[in-house]
Amino acid sequence: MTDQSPQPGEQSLPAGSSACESCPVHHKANLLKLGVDMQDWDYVVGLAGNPNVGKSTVFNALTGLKQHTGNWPGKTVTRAEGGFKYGDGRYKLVDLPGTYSLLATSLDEEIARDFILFGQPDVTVVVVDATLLERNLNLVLQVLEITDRVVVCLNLMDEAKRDGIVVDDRRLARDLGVPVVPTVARRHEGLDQLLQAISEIASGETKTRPHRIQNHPPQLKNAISTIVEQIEAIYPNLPNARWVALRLLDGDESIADSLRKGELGDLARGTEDETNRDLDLELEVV
Ligand SMILES: Nc1nc2c(ncn2[C@@H]2O[C@H](COP(=O)(O)OP(=O)(O)OP(=O)(O)O)[C@@H](O)[C@H]2O)c(=O)[nH]1
Ligand SMILES: [Mg+2]
Repeated sequence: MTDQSPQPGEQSLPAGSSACESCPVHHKANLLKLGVDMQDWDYVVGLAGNPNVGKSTVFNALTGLKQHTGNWPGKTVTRAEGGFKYGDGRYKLVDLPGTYSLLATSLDEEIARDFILFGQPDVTVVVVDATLLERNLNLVLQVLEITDRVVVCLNLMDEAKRDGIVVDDRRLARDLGVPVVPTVARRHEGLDQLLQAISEIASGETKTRPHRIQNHPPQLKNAISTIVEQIEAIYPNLPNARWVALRLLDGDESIADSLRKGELGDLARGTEDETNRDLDLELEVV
């Protein structure tokens, strides 16, 4: 560890820093609705990944003993939250449920999706298993469709080496358009570089160029923009309306349901009114 590295769990920090107030993607009210209180923190970092890839190992290494668990609001799914300091920044780290995708076919996927989509974390770290890249990259590509503030933590590099698997992390970073940091989380290897990458994305120092599907056929492009217009007319502040439109076109019942019930609108309104947590919207979705 270098001098800049946090001590495990260090978070005895002066209150009142305003770094997050100038951050364009920081949506405190939305985060509060998702159960994440950002008072006294500059940045929020989500930790995503397939099951059993070392997320909790990374989480524990970065936050030490300063962590607590609770449930996601209104859900029986456990959430671990912790914090660390790096440089001048105070980072809140949220361990998301392990998921193979964000298509919300399970409660875990819905929670991870909503956090990334509506919580708009300053950084989403996607932990991947270097021995099972093909399977793990599915989630990475889905996250990249939603946000460009991503760091890939290429974990289990020791296992890959043992299995004779060589991963060209620089090439992967180039192809994905976001930083890729090789780690052996169990031995705390690569975590300094991971922290550095997280801080550079959080501060905006590193600009990413996320790999996204560009060549949609014209009909699909038209359909997307028509739906985006309609969504934005009803929910002007909804983050990532384009992603929501794509999911609707894909027949995603859970997103359609959220729109009908106004849950998406609830999150959209939060960006206007940071103090009202219990908005009761009566919206007609056409
Ligand atoms: N060899 C090796 N084992 C690791 C590494 N990182 C984590 N592990 C081990 O992998 C297993 C799973 O790690 P966890 O941190 O629990 O994984 P997780 O992603 O939180 O798992 P879920 O919460 O169940 O999705 C544990 O036995 C860890 O000790 C690593 O870099 N190398
Ligand atoms: Mg875990």
